[in-house]
Amino acid sequence: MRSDTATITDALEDAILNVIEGVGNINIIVAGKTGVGKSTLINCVFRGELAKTGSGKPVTQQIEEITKEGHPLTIIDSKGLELKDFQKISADLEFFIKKRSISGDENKHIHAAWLCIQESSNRVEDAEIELCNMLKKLSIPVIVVITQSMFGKENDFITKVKKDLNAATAFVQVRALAGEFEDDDGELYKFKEKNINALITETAGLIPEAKKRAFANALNSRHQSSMKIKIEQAGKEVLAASTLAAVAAASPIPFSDAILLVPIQVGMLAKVGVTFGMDVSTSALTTLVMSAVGSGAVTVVGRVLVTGLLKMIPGVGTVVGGAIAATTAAALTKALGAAYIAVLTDFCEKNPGKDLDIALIGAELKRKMSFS
Ligand SMILES: Nc1nc2c(ncn2[C@@H]2O[C@H](COP(=O)(O)OP(=O)(O)OP(=O)(O)O)[C@@H](O)[C@H]2O)c(=O)[nH]1
Ligand SMILES: [Mg+2]
Repeated sequence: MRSDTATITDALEDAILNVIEGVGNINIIVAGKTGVGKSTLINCVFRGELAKTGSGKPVTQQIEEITKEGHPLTIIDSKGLELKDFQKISADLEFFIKKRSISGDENKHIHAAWLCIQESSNRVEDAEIELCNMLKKLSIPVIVVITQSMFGKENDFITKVKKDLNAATAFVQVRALAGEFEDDDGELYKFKEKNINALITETAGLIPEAKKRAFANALNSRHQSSMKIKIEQAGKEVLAASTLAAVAAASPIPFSDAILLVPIQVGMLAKVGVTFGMDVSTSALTTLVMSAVGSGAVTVVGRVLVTGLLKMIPGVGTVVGGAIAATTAAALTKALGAAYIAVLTDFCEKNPGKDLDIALIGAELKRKMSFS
């Protein structure tokens, strides 16, 4: 296997395809009256200006499915709860959810709903109560999001919302847009974004473990809670890969066979990249892997990886007896993963909310691991 370039190339392709398949899809309903701030909220929480740049496929006149290539999140945007025929919207939504939940494909299931109510509306509509109860009946957890919140404190209106919508699992008062307000005396008040971190954390709690990588991917890196979720998830990916590497090297593998570890490490790099928000596509992930470990003949990648990594592990300057033991294989993989997480975290902290620059990140990883 080790001298067969075609086989190794296939193995890398397989590793990347596996990662893409494994990401899956999450689906979140965002419902509310027209103009309450749903699109603004979606663009604030998730990466890639999803509501602005994603393509909307109309399900009905008031329900739209928003998706974006390479983005593992689908938003089911439903507006018009203020309309007279809201019962039709609710019935349409119920039909849509049921159709998806009986589908054998878990990637179609709805994971959560945000019911958005504008704070200044000062009233709870019958449509909102009915929708909340319907979602609960269908086992869709609802987070009531009080939008464009001015004060963020519990007032009479919030108390009423909590009472009327007691079928919801959580309530968060948010402001998705910074802004200013000038009063009659010319006094200027500035408002910052508010409670977006709380909304992200509440929502994360509703996402099944198997879909956490997709959720981490979808989050906008400019929020502290997004970064926490991404870093935690990436740590899990690295741990899983180092366990796999240890298993692969359970009987010590000759140094020249270190290439056996490459698909595991490539898979790990791709998973960590996805977790941090890289597009879920073959081309993006192939670029990621190539820019991280070198674009030359794939056959040398394994050796380059191993030689580079060995330098990083104290006491393992050379491979004892020319073989790699399970503990070394695990340590190598862990060191590579930790370095990649550090590079990605640094990029996100310096460029909050920006698309990941794959080439720059790859170059930085190489520099860090002294591959080049
Ligand atoms: N100041 C402030 N304005 C906001 C906030 N959220 C939304 N807006 C404004 O409210 C208006 C409506 O926001 P959208 O996000 O388009 O509302 P929507 O619910 O998606 O509207 P429809 O798609 O028409 O149902 C826009 O002018 C936003 O800029 C906020 O948190 N603070
Ligand atoms: Mg909208």
